[in-house]
Formats: sequence, C-alpha cells, structure tokens
Amino acid sequence: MGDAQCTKIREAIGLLAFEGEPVSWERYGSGHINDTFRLICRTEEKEKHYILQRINHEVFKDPVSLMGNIEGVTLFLRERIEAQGGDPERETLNVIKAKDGKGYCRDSEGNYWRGYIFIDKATTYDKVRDPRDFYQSGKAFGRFKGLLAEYPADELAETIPNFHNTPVRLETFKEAVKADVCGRAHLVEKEIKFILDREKEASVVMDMLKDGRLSLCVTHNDTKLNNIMIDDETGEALCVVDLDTIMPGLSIFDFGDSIRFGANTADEDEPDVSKASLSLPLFETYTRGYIKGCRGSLTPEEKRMLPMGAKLMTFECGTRFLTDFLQGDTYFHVSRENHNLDRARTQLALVADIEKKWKEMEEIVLKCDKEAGFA
Ligand code: ADP
Ligand code: GN1
Ligand code: MG
Repeated sequence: MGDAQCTKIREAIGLLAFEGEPVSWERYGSGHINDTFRLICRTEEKEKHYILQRINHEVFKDPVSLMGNIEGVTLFLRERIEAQGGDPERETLNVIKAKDGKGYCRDSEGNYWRGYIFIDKATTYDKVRDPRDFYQSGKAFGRFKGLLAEYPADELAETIPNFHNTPVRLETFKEAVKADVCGRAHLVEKEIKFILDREKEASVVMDMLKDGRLSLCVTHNDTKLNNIMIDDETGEALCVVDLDTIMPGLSIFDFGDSIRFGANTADEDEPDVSKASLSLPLFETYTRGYIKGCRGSLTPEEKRMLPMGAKLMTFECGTRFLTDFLQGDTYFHVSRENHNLDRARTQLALVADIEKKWKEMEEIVLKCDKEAGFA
C-alpha cells in the first residue's frame, strides 16, 4: 500500500465513528469494484473488527444516493430479522455512521468511504467448495427477495442505470468495437461474432418486462457466491453483502448471476476456456435452494425463465468483460495481462455450454419446483 493511500485511509478512519483506537488494516476480499479493507480497532476491553470501503465513484456516480439505498434497506432488514428472532448484527450489514451523522464520509481528495461491522466467524467463497454452500446461497438470495418484498422499491435510487439491461449493454459493446480505442478488436473477432450472433435473444427478457409478462421487484443484482457470508459454525448462509446494486430488477437475473459464477466448472477468470462448462448438479443444487428460499413467490413465468436468466446473465457479463477489454480495462480491477479477455472467453464458453444443456436445465427447474410443492 502506497503512502498516499495510507494517508487517505487514516483520514477516512478518523472521520467514521469506529469504536476504539485503530490498530491495523489490510486489504480484504476479491471484489472487482470497491477497495475493501479489514480494520482492527482496540478499546480498553476488546478488539473490534470492521470493514472499511472506498466506494468506487467512477462506477457509482452518486455515492450519496447509493448509501441512502443501503441505509434504508439494512434498517428495514434489521427490523424484519429482529421480528423473526434473528441476530441483526450478523444477518445483515450494519453501517457505521460518520462522526457528522451521515452514513459515509469524504476524504480531502473527494473519495467516499464507508464502514460496516465486520461479520466474524463467517466466510465468503470464490468457488463452491461444498455444494451445501451453494444450496445455502440460493436459499439466502431467495429469502432476501422475500424479506424485501414489501420494501418501497420506488424509493430506491438506480445506482447504475440500465445495469442489467442486456440490449443496452450490447449497444455499448458495439460502440466499443467500432471505436476500438486500443486496437484490440482484431484479436477477438471470433468472440465479437459469437456475441453478435445472439443479438436477437439479448432482448427477450426486456421485451417480457415491457409487455408485463415479467415484473420488477427489489433485487440484489450482483448475486455472486462471494457476496454471501456462510457461518463457519453452522454452515448456513448468514448474510447477503455487497448491497451497492440493490435496485428494482428481475428475480431471474439474480438467479442467473449466481449460476453464472457458482455453477461454472471453471473460475470466472480461468485462462483455459476448455475448463468452462455448466455443472448440472450445481445448477440443480442452487435451483432447489432458490425456489425453496423464495417460498412460493416466483410466478410460473419467472420459473419458466430461470434458465434464460442464467444464459443472459452469463452472456451479458461476458459482453461487459469484452467491452472493458476493448476499452482498455478501465472498469473491472485487473491484475494481469488479458485478464478481462480471459474472463470474457470463459463466460462465452459457458454460454455455449448452457445452450447445449438447455433441455436438462428446464427439466431440473420443473423437478425442483415440483419437489418444493409450490407449483
Ligand atoms: P466488491 O463490491 O468490491 O465486491 P464487497 O462489498 O463484496 O466489495 O466486499 C468484498 C469482500 O469483503 C466480500 O466478498 C466479503 O468477503 C468481505 N466483506 C464485505 N462486507 C463484509 C462484512 N460486513 N463482514 C465481513 N466481511 C465482509
Ligand atoms: C462486479 O463488485 P463485484 O466484484 O461483486 C460487478 C458485477 C459483475 C462482477 C463480475 C457494480 O461485482 O456486475 O457481475 O463484477 N459489479 C458492478 O465478477 O459492476
Ligand atoms: Mg462483492
């Protein structure tokens, strides 16, 4: 960590109302967007652990409204969790206020920072180590949807407009290909063709939203396995984290993004694309957990479209990674050459495999739905 960054971190720590004296901090987690640190403070009696995050304000243009969303949603979740006899300090994020009473602070360079209570004795996983964790994450994201069913969705700010609007993402991609600012388009002709060949399908879900066959609900929009904390003792999903993209959205996309990340037999950034494929057993595991967690709140049309949610989220994410590669890696954090290209290729290989396994996916959804007894 450079001196300049250390100074900014110190400044942010001084502005937020952490309990005790700061003792140490370290970079934490493997998110692609924010800068996350684990902070240790010490009071006379005990050690207190916190998450300290610099909000990426290049990506989130209005961090104040974003924190308004998070404060609103976490307070709402707190009440629901308390009413159900749960532990609100561990089962939802808890924002640490700034000393001026706001939910965030700003350093002298204009960066926005926030603090959360650190959830101890729980872990996020970058890869499914045990299918039970994946089942748990499905259940937790389904439950999350249910807990927020009565949240006033129209009060939520759209933190990234058109976040999961696949046709709009495709337009941005086409512009990036045309502009080709880094002269990289000739390296990815095959991938460009793969994406453009699927242009028609990219709008299927948005069309269903327009004609009322699907409707908006409060969604998380970034339902990767590493945004769920699993309790180290019980093995159960404890808390949904990374609430920056909570917005009105489509439940099938929340489902789909989990499949994209967790049911891939390869890591998201695996350079050897031949390793990428859809694990049908993991698809089944997550589907079972998600349908159960939703407790009957999915409409028949939503259930029918779950495989399409998985395909489109994978397609969209692959398109976004390739767009970023073409634009010079300015959006997602990268740590090696061709990182975004590897990520894009892996997503597109997964799309191709999903297409091959379509029928099986539909059958699995029907089977899990029947089993859950909500059909
Ligand atoms: P990003 O948007 O960059 O993905 P996240 O908000 O997901 O950032 O945080 C990155 C990682 O930090 C998470 O994957 C999780 O491991 C950890 N994390 C986030 N919030 C907490 C918390 N309150 N307690 C413990 N760990 C957390
Ligand atoms: C980003 O912040 P993180 O790493 O959880 C991205 C998601 C992508 C994901 C791909 C705000 O999520 O949309 O699906 O990377 N978040 C944002 O891993 O763009
Ligand atoms: Mg995250």
